[in-house]
Amino acid sequence: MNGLILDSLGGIFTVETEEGTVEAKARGVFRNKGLTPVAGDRCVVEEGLITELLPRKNSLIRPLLANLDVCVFVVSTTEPAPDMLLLDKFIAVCEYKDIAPCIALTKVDLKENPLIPEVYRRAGIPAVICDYETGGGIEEIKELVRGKICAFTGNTGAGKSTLLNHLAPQLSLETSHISRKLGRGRHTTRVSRLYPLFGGYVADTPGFSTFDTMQYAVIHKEELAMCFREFDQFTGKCRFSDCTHTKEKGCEIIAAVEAGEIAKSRHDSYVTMFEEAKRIKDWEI
Ligand SMILES: Nc1nc2c(ncn2[C@@H]2O[C@H](COP(=O)(O)OP(=O)(O)OP(=O)(O)O)[C@@H](O)[C@H]2O)c(=O)[nH]1
Ligand SMILES: [Mg+2]
Ligand SMILES: [Zn+2]
Repeated sequence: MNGLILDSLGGIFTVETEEGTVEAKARGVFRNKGLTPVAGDRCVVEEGLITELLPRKNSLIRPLLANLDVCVFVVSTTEPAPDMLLLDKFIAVCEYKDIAPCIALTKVDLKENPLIPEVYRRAGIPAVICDYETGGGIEEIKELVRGKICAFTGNTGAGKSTLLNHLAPQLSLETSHISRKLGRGRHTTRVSRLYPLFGGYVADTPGFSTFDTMQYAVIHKEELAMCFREFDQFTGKCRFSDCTHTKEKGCEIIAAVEAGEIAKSRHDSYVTMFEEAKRIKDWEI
């Protein structure tokens, strides 16, 4: 039987098959090949055993998921405060892996943040303001995830599980009840799990903590500019053909930043990531 892995817990996988949801273990042979089945993997199950993993379209390490079409990055306006570098790093990883990035802005009842939707919509990335007092944003998020395999990711405490509960109250996901001191967030959601919804699947995932170091994917400096979609129309036009778009004269991307066509915060993130990518040694990859 073919199946889709919905979650894994202690070596037991929940697999959705045409005959319903079954529990299965993975064959030891995967471990020998360095392969671990993860939620989102398509597989073959035979009598409680996953015997084959089908090729992946893509996969992420944080959150640990495979075959994603869409990733909604949940960003709260406060507690935790938005981290645009983290957001841009994550968006770049999505672009690199051919996952459509989107942003859901939460806690707008506590604090406003018009800058984030403005910056990302200008870059061509959907940014939805979720306001549970008015119900605003919920229908837009549903449209973005319909028929897709979609992960909700972001900082711990940003409100991923809360948003999913508003999209689909029947999920009744656990959310944190106690207000937590900034930066001391404990994860409420502990495993990534796919839920069949809206003709596709949505995944609730454990959040990033503020102490996490961002090493989720290696993007070479040469490939970084193409992970910033709004740079596309300007690349190839710079004065120097080997322009890194970080500080060169005659750089069309820097000119676009100065002209207000590319957000400065996006270019700042690019420069930071470029400097980090320069330090990656070939043997680390
Ligand atoms: N006022 C307000 N509170 C919110 C909003 N969204 C989430 N919260 C609260 O923020 C806290 C954290 O929400 P969760 O949904 O548990 O956050 P999470 O992103 O799932 O966190 P982890 O599972 O730890 O990664 C809870 O107390 C929520 O009630 C919002 O839009 N407005
Ligand atoms: Mg959660
Ligand atoms: Zn340039």
